[in-house]
Amino acid sequence: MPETAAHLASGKVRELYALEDGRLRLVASDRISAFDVVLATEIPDKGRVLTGLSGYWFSQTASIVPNHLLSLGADGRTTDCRRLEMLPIECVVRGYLAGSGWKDYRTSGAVCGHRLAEGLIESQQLPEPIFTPATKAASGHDENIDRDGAVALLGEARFDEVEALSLELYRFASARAAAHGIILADTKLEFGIDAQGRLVVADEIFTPDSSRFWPADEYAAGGPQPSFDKQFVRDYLESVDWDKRPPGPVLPADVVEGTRGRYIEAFARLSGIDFDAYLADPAVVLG
Ligand code: Q0Z
Repeated sequence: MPETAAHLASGKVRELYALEDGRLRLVASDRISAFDVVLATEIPDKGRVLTGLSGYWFSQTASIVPNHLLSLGADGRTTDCRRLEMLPIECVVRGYLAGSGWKDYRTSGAVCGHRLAEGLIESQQLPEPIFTPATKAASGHDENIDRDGAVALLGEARFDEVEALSLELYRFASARAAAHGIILADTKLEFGIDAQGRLVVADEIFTPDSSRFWPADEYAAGGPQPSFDKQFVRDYLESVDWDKRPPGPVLPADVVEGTRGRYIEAFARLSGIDFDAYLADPAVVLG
């Protein structure tokens, strides 16, 4: 008898269900968003790639911090996990100056209270990674906050703990990615507290939907970088007459196939695991 899964929440590209016994089920679809809009066309296997990558990284980082993962489904897109009390902040780590980090630096010379040297350029590597938390905005976009803002939400001891763990996780994954030609420019981590009061890393980890992946061989600071996974989609969307309001345009087959190939390539390069071996047995990523 398959157990009942009650639908709890929809993300842009994932669904969340409640299971029995304090467990949750995350299901990653093949939907893709670009310019904040979910597109009309899916990328086959994208949800499996992201689920497999998260499973791989949870397994690889389990000695740094416990994680929420219980099991991966045979479909390759389902993660059963422990239900936690989620912390009310996004734990962002930036090794490079991009996105809202670059925007805030241009405006103020600082990112989340980290005052940076003058004269930095877009996409430049920072002298060391910085922890740049954000609030979880219910509607739309997260707001960057400084240490005091995060301490007000978490308390000082918990803040210090998630900052140190986030930086350690980022250093681990960015070194691994760099060794395989992928720059992990920044990443968003989510933590929760389990029934015993322990800090646990949750949600998704070091996927291209939670991080900026850049191809290292095309890296050139001084402007925006191509996205490892979504660049064909962005280039196509910029080439057609679309006002970036929903619904997004249908994608041509060559853009879909090229993008699928990039996701599968990222999976194989980062994990060292053949994607077909993952499809045959998703637990292969758990070592
Ligand atoms: C994750 C989200 C998704 C919509 C809540 N282990 C956990 N314990 C408690 N809550 C969560 C988790 Cl992962 C949790 N989200 C994000 C995911 C669809 C929203 F698939 N929200």
